[in-house]
Amino acid sequence: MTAVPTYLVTGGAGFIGSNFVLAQVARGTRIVNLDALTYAGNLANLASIAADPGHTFVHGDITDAGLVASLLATHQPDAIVHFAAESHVDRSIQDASAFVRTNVLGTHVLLDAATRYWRGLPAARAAAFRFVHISTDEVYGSLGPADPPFDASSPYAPNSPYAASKAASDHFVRAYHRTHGLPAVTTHCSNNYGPLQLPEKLVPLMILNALRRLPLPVYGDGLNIRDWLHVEDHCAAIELVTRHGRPGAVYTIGGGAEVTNLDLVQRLADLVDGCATDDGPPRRSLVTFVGDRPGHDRRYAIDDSALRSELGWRPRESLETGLRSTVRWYLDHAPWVDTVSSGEYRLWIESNYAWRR
Ligand code: NAD
Ligand code: TDX
Repeated sequence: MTAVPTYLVTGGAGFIGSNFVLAQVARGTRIVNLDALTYAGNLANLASIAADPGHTFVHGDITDAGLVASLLATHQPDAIVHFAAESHVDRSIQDASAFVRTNVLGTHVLLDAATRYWRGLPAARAAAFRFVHISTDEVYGSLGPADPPFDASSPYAPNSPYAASKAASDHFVRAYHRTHGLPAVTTHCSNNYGPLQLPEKLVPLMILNALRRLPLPVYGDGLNIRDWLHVEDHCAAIELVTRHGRPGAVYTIGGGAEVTNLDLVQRLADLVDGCATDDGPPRRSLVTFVGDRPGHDRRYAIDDSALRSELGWRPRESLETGLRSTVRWYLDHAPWVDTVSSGEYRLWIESNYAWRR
C-alpha cells in the first residue's frame, strides 16, 4: 500500500460508509466516495469534510460500469471498500427489485472493473491491492437459543430478500477471487448502531420516538436477539481488514453484546428518560407490540475470534457506553435529525407501520 493510501469507497454517504470516510479522512487517507444518494445517502453526514482535499465525492451509481472504470483509472486506488447496498430488511419485503439491482448487479459491476484495474497494476501494488466487500451476518440465517455463534465456516441460509441479495453478492466476490485471483476480502458484521444512522433502523427510531413520547413499536414478542456493535468499532475492523486482510479471507465481526429487542428498547427508553428534562411516566411504558416482520430471524450471534487473533482487533465500546453516547448524539444533533426525518422518510414510516397496528 502507498504511504498515503487512496480508497475508492462505495456508499460512503450512508450510515457505516460515512462513519468510515470521516475516520479515514481524519487520519490522512485519500477517499474517493461513490454514492448514488438514494433515500439512505445523505451529504449532511459529510458536511464536516465537504472542503477537505482528502475527500472527493462522486454522485453516481455502482451499476454504471463506465463511471466505475474511469474512477479507477483516474484515482488509482489502493483498495475498494464496498459498502453501497440497499440495506433495510423491511424494505426488501415490500419490494426487492432495488436489492437485486444494487446488491447483486452493482457488486458484479465493481468486481469486473476491479479485476481489469488490478490486472494492470505494477506487481507490488497489485499484491497490496484489496477489494473489501462489506457483507452481513444475515446471510447465515437464524440461530436457535443454544446454537454456537456464526463464524466464517457457517453455512449460508438467507431468509429475507435483503439477505438473499447479500448472499448472492458474496458468492460473486468469492468466485472472482477463486477464478480470477482478485484479492478480495469479505466481512460479515452484526447489527451496527451509533451516530448518523437513518432513524428507520431500530436504535435511532426508538431514541427519537422515545424523545417525542411516541409509541416504541416492537415487532412480534420482542424476544428476537441481535448482537450489537458500535459503528466506530466496525470501521476500525474494516480498516485492519483493508490493510492486512488475507486475499480470499472471510472475517466475522461482532459486538459480543447479544440482547433481545425488548431489552434493548427498554434500555434506550431509560437512557432517554435520564437525559430529557420533561415530566411524565417512564418511557418504557411507550413499548407497543406490533405485527411481526415476515420471516423474522430469531437470533444472530458472531464469533469474532479469528479477527481478534489474526488482526488484533478489539471493540472499544461496551453496549452500555456505546448506547449512552449514541443517545446523547441523537439528542445533540437535532438539525441532522430534522434533515433525515422529512419527505421520503415519513412515507416509509407510514407504509411500514400502518398495517402492523
Ligand atoms: P445505508 O443504507 O445506511 O447506506 C447505503 C449507502 O449506499 C447509501 O449512502 C446509498 O445512497 C448508497 N447506495 C445505494 N445504492 C447505491 C448504488 N446503486 N450506487 C451507489 N451508491 C448506492 O447502509 P449501511 O447501514 O451503512 O450499510 C452499509 C453496508 O454494510 C451494506 O452493504 C450493509 O449490507 C452492510 N451491513 C450493515 C449493517 C448494519 O447494521 N447497518 C450490518 C452489517 C452489514
Ligand atoms: O420498528 C422496529 N421494530 C422492531 O422490533 C424495527 C425497525 C425493527 N425491529 C426489530 C427487527 C430486528 O429484529 O429490531 C431488530 C433490528 O431491526 P433493524 O434495525 O431493521 O435491523 P436488522 O433487520 O437486524 O438488520 C440490520 O443489521 C444487519 C441492518 O439493517 C442490516 O443492513 C444488516 O445487515
